[in-house]
Amino acid sequence: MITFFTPQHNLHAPEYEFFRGERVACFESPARADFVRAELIERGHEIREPNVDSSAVLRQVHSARYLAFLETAWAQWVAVDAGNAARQPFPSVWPVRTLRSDVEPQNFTAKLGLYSMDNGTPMVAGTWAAAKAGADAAVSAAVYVAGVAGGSGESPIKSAVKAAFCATRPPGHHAGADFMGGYCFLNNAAVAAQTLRNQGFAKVAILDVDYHHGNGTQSIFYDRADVLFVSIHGDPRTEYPFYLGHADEAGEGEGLGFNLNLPLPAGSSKEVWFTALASACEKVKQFGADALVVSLGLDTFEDDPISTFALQSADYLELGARLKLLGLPTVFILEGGYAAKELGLNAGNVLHGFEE
Ligand code: OKP
Ligand code: ZN
Repeated sequence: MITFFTPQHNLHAPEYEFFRGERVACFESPARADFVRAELIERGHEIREPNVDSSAVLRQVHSARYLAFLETAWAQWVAVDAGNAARQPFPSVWPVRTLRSDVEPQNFTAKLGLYSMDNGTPMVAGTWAAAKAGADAAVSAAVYVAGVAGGSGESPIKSAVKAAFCATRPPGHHAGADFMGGYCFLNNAAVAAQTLRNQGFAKVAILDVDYHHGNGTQSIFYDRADVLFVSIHGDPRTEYPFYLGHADEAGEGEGLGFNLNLPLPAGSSKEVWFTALASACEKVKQFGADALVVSLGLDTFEDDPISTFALQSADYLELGARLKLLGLPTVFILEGGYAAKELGLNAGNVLHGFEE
């Protein structure tokens, strides 16, 4: 399978985040994507760099003021104090209920809080460049898949090749239209789905199999009937992102019925997980999707350091095989997965199961 990868991901390499009040090394590290790249090359996959600019699609998915902030955030941070060049910014104040989010403050930390859902998403000088290159990879993968599979508005060129993998980091599924969070800045899966819509696929399904609920992706498409969002994840009553991902979130307005959450108790077995996957695939079929985006988090792995599901490396072959049965043009987008050394094996197994 063609893999889209950008070396620019290395530009996003924050040193630390906070865990139980202590500074700890970032779980979301450059090594993750490098392990995936190395394994896929070893297995003979073709690696390509992004060849399409995501700027126009980003404006369809994210708000103008959020994009303007993100692009200039580092320069603003250093303008506060030249010494900040050696420091990571973290928000410490947020416009929660009763506070206004419509007026952008001038204070940098206040702006950072306005555009953040947590203080667990450290930023560095190269964050925008890395995140933008990742979004370019997501658009490139979707354009590639549309080209080989044929959107309903295009002349379809039938081909055996109708899938691509996007080995991007930082991940994207927690990023909403106007906020970052959960190590995510730009929502790569939303960008891929919107690109497939732009390419003529009338109905696009997003299946999010990351351990954590894809709150950003859900919220971006919550009132739309043209993009279905389905997610299997740790129950938000105990698991991050805590404030979204419950089973009763079904969509709103025209989007009612086009959102399905399948929260599972922390510690769920692989049998429980694959039963949920069958329900998720059934929903995608009922929807009548023309194309599929998979938010491929691999933090469902038994040895993941921040998650509690129990999938083993061989189970990812089964995941790939189940997704193949949907028979859809498919864009895989890497999300989480923090057992970095096993990330290549696990991602490679999904692709192998899909291609068999
Ligand atoms: C991102 B993705 C641990 C804090 C947890 C949130 C987890 C974000 C997961 N120190 N931070 O969905 O894999
Ligand atoms: Zn995750």
